[in-house]
Amino acid sequence: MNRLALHWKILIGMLLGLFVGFLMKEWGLQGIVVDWVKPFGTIFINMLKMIAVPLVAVSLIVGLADLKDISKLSKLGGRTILFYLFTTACSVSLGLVLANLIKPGLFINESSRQSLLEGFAGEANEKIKIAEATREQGPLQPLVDIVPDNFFGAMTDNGSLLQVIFFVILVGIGLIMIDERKSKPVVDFFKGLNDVILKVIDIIMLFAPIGVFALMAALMVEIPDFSTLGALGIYGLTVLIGLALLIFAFYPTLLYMIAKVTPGRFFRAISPAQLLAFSTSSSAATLPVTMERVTEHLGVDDEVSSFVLPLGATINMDGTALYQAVAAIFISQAMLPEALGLQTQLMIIVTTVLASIGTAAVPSAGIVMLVIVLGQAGIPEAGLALIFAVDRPLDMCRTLTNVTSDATVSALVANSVGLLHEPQPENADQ
Ligand code: DAS
Repeated sequence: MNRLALHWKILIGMLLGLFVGFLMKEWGLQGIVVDWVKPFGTIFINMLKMIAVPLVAVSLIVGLADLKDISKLSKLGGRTILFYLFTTACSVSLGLVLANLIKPGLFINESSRQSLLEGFAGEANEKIKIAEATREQGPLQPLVDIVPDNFFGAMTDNGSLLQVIFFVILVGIGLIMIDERKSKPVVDFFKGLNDVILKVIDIIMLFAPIGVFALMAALMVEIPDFSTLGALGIYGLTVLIGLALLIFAFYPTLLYMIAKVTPGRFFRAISPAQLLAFSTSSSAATLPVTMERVTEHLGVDDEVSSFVLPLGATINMDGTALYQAVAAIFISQAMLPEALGLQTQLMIIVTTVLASIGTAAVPSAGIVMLVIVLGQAGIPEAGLALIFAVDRPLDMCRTLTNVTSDATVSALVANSVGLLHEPQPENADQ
């Protein structure tokens, strides 16, 4: 069992969890899963979140200090943002094309539509209220929110990864600017701390099979009954087709055409992170593993991964962007008498790219920002209620896609600055 590669152990844990959860639900023993199994999933996610912010802070300081030159930082930052915007815009466009071709909103019958609108009106109003609060803060609030008024406060809240990144970039620039004789002991300390944190991640990952087992068993027990899913089957399928095209066609093509990274090398390297993203529905919780896999197993230099991945976990969400585009068109088809005009749909591309940037790297965050997209496109926000029933499994899939996109861009950026290495042989297949 020990020789088994990490992704197989995680996959076995997931499948066993789904099977046991299904059986316990059949036997009416949901309570046992919720009280005695689900907590181990929560513990696992908390351990990942516990180490995410210290890892981002320390690895970013080490990565920036290694750059030794501020112009390299701006080159790295510029390429990273460009690649992220490009992949997100492509994801939104793919979502719009699929939703207009398949027309999922026309497959929902009136009785299902009514029962969903009534059944999930409460959750929809709750998310709309949160979105209203975001809207009231004004257009530049996301920019203001990047700057922490208290660094230690930012360190303790997973939702403010961008604030940690902002502060640490300033510290890194300070390290680059002072005399190397003075900065060397500081950098050496953080390098040592970084190695310790990576070891802590290895220890946490020993718990991964049990953690994902618990998460999947809890999912099976808590997911709504499949009859509701049936009414939304075409909608869910449209999202899944889009995500699959991104994961198995778009990213591997970009990686091979630009960086000569084969799909086999890519998926062997990042599959443990993908499985964790799927199990936890949280890019932030998965980030420590994404960073370890991309650096140790894909060959991306940590000067690049320490910068590109934390940024990506917060602002690059291709899976969410595609999902928001499909959901917006689906709701417009189900709620409005006629199809949205081309101009409105082009505007959806812009608002969805911005909404996905503003989506926090935590479970179900994408659905809150969807309200912004609906509001901008004149689509009834109450239609949000139509998509709650299938949001949890779709959140798992879009989070997996978000992490895959971050890993892809980190390899493309590393390749563009000559910092994409062949992985160590002993790491290539683990
Ligand atoms: N769950 C979010 C993430 O962690 C994505 C989303 O909610 O759309 O990436």
